Amino acid sequence: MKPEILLLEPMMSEIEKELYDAYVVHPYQSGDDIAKFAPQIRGIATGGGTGVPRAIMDQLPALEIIAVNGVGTDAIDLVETQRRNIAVTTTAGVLTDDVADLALALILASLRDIVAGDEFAHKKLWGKETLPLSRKMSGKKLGIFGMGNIGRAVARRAQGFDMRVSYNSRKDEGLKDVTYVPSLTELARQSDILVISVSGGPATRHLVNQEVLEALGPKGLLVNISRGTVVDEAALIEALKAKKLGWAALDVFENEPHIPDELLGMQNVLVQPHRASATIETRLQMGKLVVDNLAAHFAGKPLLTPVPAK
Ligand code: 8YV
Repeated sequence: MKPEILLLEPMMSEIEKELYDAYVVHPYQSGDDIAKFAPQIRGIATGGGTGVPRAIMDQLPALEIIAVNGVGTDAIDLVETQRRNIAVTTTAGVLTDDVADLALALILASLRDIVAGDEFAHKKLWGKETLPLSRKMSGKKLGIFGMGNIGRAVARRAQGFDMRVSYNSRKDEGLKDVTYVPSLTELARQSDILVISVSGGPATRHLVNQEVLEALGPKGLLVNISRGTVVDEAALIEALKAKKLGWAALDVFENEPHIPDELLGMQNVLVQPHRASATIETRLQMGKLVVDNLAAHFAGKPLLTPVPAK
């Protein structure tokens, strides 16, 4: 008998096919009633942003494993998974490049007004009107909040653009060629651009607040490729409206998939629908890890990329 699993977020068709071949898959959409099959569910495949709502986990007495198609575990109650001895796996390592690439793309697109230039050309305004000048990227001062794998990959790329890189994280990582700044507000004050690459969750909730945003200032650019919860979104909107912050380029939001209308209506805000890891190459590798972790679990073998118990 195939084990039954819950699919909380769609995955690539190739990956879903492998899941449907190996398991009885129950695809889930918000609001679905899972009561009929809930007692049989032994595994979950989900995304980093989606995680597993506690209300769903509580309906699954036979749950053994949650395989996250992403690196973030902030949307999963890890105290509860540990208490119930539910294994959790992620796709650690696989998506670092893509997320760092998108951070650099957002910086370039924002400073160089790529979207406005594209619209201008598409609307055949070239030769008729003048586009305002954009802003230079090379040589800027870049602050990175969170110096894990993704923060480091952002730093390496930024150095290719001759940027001076500083960072704030829990501790001084003793890294070469980048400067540790013990205060986040001070880091923002010293930076032209602040990239958020810290993990989400209660420990980092709203750490990027009014004070940090205003320290970044009217010429500053905020880039978020981590979690919307790290930024106080209401304070961000206020800072942008009051021109106390220059620009924002955001891949993540506090209440996804909702993006506040105020942000959507601002010319100095560039948004993406949480797609930093959404390339064909990476999503295939991520999906393969989800498939392989589930297979290892149900074969009684060691997991490939488990989240270590705390
Ligand atoms: C993905 C993410 O978009 O890795 C994460 O934690 O949030 C992203 O890479 C997501 O996991 C797919 O839903």
